[in-house]
Amino acid sequence: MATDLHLVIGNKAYSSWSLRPWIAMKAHGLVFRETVIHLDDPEAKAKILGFSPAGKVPVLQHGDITVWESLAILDYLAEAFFDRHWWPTDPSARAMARAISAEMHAGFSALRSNMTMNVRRSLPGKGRAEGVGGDIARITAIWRECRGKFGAGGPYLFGAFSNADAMFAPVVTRFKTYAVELDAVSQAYSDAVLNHPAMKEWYASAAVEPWVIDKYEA
Ligand SMILES: N[C@@H](CCC(=O)N[C@@H](CS)C(=O)NCC(=O)O)C(=O)O
Repeated sequence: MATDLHLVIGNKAYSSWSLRPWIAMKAHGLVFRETVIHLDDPEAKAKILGFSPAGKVPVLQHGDITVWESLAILDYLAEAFFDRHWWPTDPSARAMARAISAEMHAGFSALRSNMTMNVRRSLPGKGRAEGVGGDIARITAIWRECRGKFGAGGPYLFGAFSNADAMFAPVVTRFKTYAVELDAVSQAYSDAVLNHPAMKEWYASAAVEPWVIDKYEA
């Protein structure tokens, strides 16, 4: 069954939404085919529309099922491969994991637009626009709360790696790229995510990608 999986993503250097299902699938040892679409290619939209009418990546194909939207893909995976640990099992931890994942999916637009993901660059001091400090404060408060209440079983938000970590993985890379100063708990959490073998694999692939998109290199 797992070999029927096909994940369509954007540039690994820049596509934050793509990283979310990709790192979760890798972290859970799923075998899948991937197609990377260069988002600055004039044909990119047509190519994406060939996989999903929503016209955005990531897109998951599993046999004849197609799922788009990063959070919907993570939920789909949790059901399709229910023997793996996608969401925390404890109900209060799971409720928090789902709430913060939805908060990430819907929010933090100041951070997302001013500190765009670029895992190949180091841009210390850049991106500190209005609203970004508030987003950083809220995100790190979430991380401290999760680590404090639910993190005893491992280095991630709910101990073991979960979909909540996948949702926040691109933020971890942004904090590294833009050298955001973090409290000790958030820094330790970020280090754990950056040291995850799947994250290292993503960075290594991004480093050898042939494409550059100027608007994300400012
Ligand atoms: N809410 C969507 C966002 C997807 C998204 O914005 N993807 C971007 C790349 S990171 C995209 O497909 N851009 C290409 C386009 O809009 O043509 C999700 O969670 O998957």
